[in-house]
Amino acid sequence: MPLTTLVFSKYQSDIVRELEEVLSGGSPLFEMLRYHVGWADEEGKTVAGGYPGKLLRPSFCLMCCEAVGGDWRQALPAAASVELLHNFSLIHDDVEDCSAHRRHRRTLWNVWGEALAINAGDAMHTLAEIAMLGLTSRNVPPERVIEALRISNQTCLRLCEGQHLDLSYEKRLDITVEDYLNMIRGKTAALFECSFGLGALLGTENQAVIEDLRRCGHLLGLAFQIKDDVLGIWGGEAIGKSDNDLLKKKKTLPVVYALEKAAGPDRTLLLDYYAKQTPDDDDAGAIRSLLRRLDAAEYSEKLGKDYYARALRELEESGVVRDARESLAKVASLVIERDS
Ligand code: GRG
Repeated sequence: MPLTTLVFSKYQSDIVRELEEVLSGGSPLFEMLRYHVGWADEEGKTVAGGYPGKLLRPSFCLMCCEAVGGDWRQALPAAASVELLHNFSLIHDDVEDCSAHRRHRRTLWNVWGEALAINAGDAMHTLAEIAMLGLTSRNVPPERVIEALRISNQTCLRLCEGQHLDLSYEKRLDITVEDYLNMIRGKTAALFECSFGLGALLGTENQAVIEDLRRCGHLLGLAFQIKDDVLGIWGGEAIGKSDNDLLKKKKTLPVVYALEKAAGPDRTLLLDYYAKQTPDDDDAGAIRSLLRRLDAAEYSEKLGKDYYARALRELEESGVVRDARESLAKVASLVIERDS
């Protein structure tokens, strides 16, 4: 097992136990929620096997708590809350993007329809708030619990702002790399920043260190989304989604870069593609080849690595002790070295 997986696996069974408790309700709504996290089938019957998501955000949350000298078990409710928030955003995102598959399974709306999926997403959001309140029974002082709730709610707002931009970019062809970065700061980096910041908040009162880790999480979140964009076009089956970002006409980084760079017939090809109501696999194949020719994958990989390097520099210069910095840095590499 790779070292990074070993470091993370230290936390994962406790995170899953915490999530199981929050998602243990007996109603049909909870069956849908357990379906989303891979613990029930479409009939609500229990499914054996592990949690299907990577649990990156809650694991980083606990790691950061430990890195600043805290007791990571005390932060488990916050870690679960962050993962539930993430799942809530995935459920709504799948409805908004009409994505038919996620984590190698049919999405909630694809099984139960949009109305019930939106309702299930709302329940997941409420459970994220309830999970966070669990900090009170782990002896976290009330003012810190309130601060944690404030941070997670502000993060929700930033996610909505990022998602708003993402959706509004779909019909536009004038999106720049700067516009794109502004969108992913909200859509993705905000939740990474929140995970790092909450972990640190629950482990120390040193505001400077908390801010250091928040910045590190934010930069890592940018690197994560950029890698996700590359996988969304070239990742194939491993990513567990049937419909790739090109067919969905998403303005992911390789496409935004190509739109900025392409000229002449290349530009015409791109504009024709994005003018089509429903491009097919052959159309998408031609765009994938064009993106390759324009070095859009290399450009994106490089930008992702630059943000990753900036995240590591932030960590290196932070007030976190050396051993913890080294462990965090090793695990952070998962963000750009992954293939799903
Ligand atoms: C108010 C929380 C909230 C959300 C509403 C729908 C929405 C606004 C935002 C969508 C944000 C979104 C889905 C961003 C994409 C981030 C991303 C790349 C998710 C995939 O993360 P992984 O790979 O997923 O960590 P796993 O499956 O491993 O958990």
